[in-house]
Formats: sequence, C-alpha cells, structure tokens
Amino acid sequence: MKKVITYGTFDLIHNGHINILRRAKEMGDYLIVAISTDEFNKIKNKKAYHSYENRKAILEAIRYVDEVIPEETWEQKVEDVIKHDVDLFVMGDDWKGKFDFLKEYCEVVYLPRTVGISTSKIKEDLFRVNNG
Ligand code: C2G
Repeated sequence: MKKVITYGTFDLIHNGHINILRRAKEMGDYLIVAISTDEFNKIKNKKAYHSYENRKAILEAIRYVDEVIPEETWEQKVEDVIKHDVDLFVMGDDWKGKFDFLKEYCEVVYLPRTVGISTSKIKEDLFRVNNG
C-alpha cells in the first residue's frame, strides 16, 4: 500500500485544496493530511477562520483523505514519514525545494498550485463585497 502525506492549514476549504488532495491521493493508495494546529498557525503567522477541530472535521469528510494528524512543528516531517511508513510526500509548488531533505526518506513531489484561488483571496474578496 503506497502511503502519501501532505501538510497544510486547509482553512476555508476551496477547489485548490481539493485539487491537491485528489492528485495526492491518486498518486498512492492512502492519504494522510497533517493539518496545522492553531498554535502552529501562530508560528506560521496564519490566522485560520476555522478552529483546528473544525478544519480537521472538514478534511476528514473529504473522500480523498484517509487520515488526519496534527502538524505542530516544522521539524516533525521526518518523524512523521518514518512513523507512518510514508512513501510519498506531496506539496504545492509554492513550497518547491523547501522539503527536499525528505528525499532521503521518501519520494518528494511538488504539484502546480491551482491558479486564481486561495484562502486569503476569499477573505479579500468577501471584505470588498461587504465594504463597497
Ligand atoms: N494549494 C494549491 N493551490 C492553491 C492553494 C493551495 O495547490 N490555490 C496547496 C498548497 O500549495 C498546499 C496545500 O494546498 O500544498 C495547503 O495550502 P495551505 O493550507 O495554504 O498550506 P500552507 O499554509 O502552505 O502550509 O508544513 C507545510 C505547511 O503546513 C504548509
């Protein structure tokens, strides 16, 4: 069984997230998503609209996702890959090259981001719509 892992905040789930989750799953048999905790989001300087619990529940409802684990630190990836017996690490190509150190432990693939959508774009567009 080919196990795939990916990481992210996945706030205000949108088609860009769905595209990478679907493609990551299609590259293997089992997809683990490590979702950033609220505390780790502070370290990433990200403020999620949905709490960790809600973002986790939403991800678990997505057909491509087999397991959701917490992402609490930048340093946990090697341990995760070993502990969960992961064969393939997938991230959007805005992270291209940043996780190549994992190549010692598993395949590393960066997939093209979906153009025209992001959580921050959603927030900006909603702000504009509601503020004229
Ligand atoms: N993504 C995408 N296309 C978009 C938006 C996001 O392919 N239009 C991908 C990102 O490249 C990432 C995943 O969706 O692989 C999750 O995106 P975020 O929730 O923004 O994740 P990020 O804050 O980049 O966290 O340790 C890694 C970090 O936790 C990644």
